[in-house]
Amino acid sequence: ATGGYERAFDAAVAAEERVEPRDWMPDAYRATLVRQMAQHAHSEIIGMQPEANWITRAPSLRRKAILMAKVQDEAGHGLYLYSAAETLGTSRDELLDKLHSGRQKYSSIFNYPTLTWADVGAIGWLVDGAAITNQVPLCRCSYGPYARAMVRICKEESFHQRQGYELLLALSRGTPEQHAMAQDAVDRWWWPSLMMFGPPDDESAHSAQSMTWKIKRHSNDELRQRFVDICVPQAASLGLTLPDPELRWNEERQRHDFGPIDWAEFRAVLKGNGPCNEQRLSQRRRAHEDGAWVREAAAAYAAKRTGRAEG
Ligand code: FAQ
Repeated sequence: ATGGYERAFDAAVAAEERVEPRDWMPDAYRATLVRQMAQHAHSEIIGMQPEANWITRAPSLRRKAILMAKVQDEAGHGLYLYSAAETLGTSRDELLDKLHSGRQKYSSIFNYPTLTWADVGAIGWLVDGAAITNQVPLCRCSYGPYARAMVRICKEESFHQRQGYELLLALSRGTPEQHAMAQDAVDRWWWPSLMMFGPPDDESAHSAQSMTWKIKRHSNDELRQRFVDICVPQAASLGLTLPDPELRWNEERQRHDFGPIDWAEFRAVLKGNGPCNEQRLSQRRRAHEDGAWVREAAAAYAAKRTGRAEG
């Protein structure tokens, strides 16, 4: 019986129709979406930590207000994504439990420290820039709720990216010390940003299947290449350099060549051995425990209102 459903599903996906929560879907399609969407949601909320580190030390009221709004947007992105994942029959509690117990991942990028104010700019320019490059094609993902969540998220990420670029430009055009601080931040965030796109195509376990299912529209290496090509002219406009002596325009390919990525470092970070893995997870667990009373109060209030409505 499943064979017929599966054929109809495959045909619908091939015809670019959206899969909606009540539609039949293969178990593995559902599981892959839960995995990717959960990882994405977790990245948004863990990703609040490196920048939140600088809210109290932002150099002006204007910068503080902008940074607070950005970090708040990230909490919102996490919420849309958890809600979208719930349409697949899982719950936010279950997903958070998997994050807290280390059974689900979040992006490798958030295991690096934010050492100076310029890091806030580098995160906006490079990390949000990489996120947009990866996520714009997800607006065409075959799963409706994920694709729709991505539309709004990408608009907000574009604002975040501009924020980072403008911050770095101000530093780059500032005093020699400020310029050096901007350059140092870019030097530290460049390679980890390239790792955000995932392992090289020939080592990417899920890419082929996810592309057949039209969850992913482009391979990890293709998106990484696009990102490099976008960043090179932007770095020049910023008056900053990218820390790769092998980076150069390839006339034949009409794309930039770039040096080798340290995949051993990527694997170490994924295993939990990055500079901040422990700190990020323990802070997340503590925030969850500290928020227990809010969840209990909200549940008690909801129960009281339901009781009143029924009584
Ligand atoms: N970090 O077979 P593939 C943001 C894992 S942006 C950690 O290629 P796939 C915005 C992968 O899960 C960041 N793990 O996997 C923001 C798999 O392990 P598994 C979040 C990684 O799924 C900005 C294994 O390696 N964005 O948060 C990473 O086909 C600033 C094999 O890899 C998204 O999540 C990595 N970098 O492709 C917030 C976008 N790369 O699950 C705050 C949606 C790979 O079998 C501040 N996700 N792995 O245990 C995706 O597009 C895909 O999941 C990829 C990976 C492209 C990340």
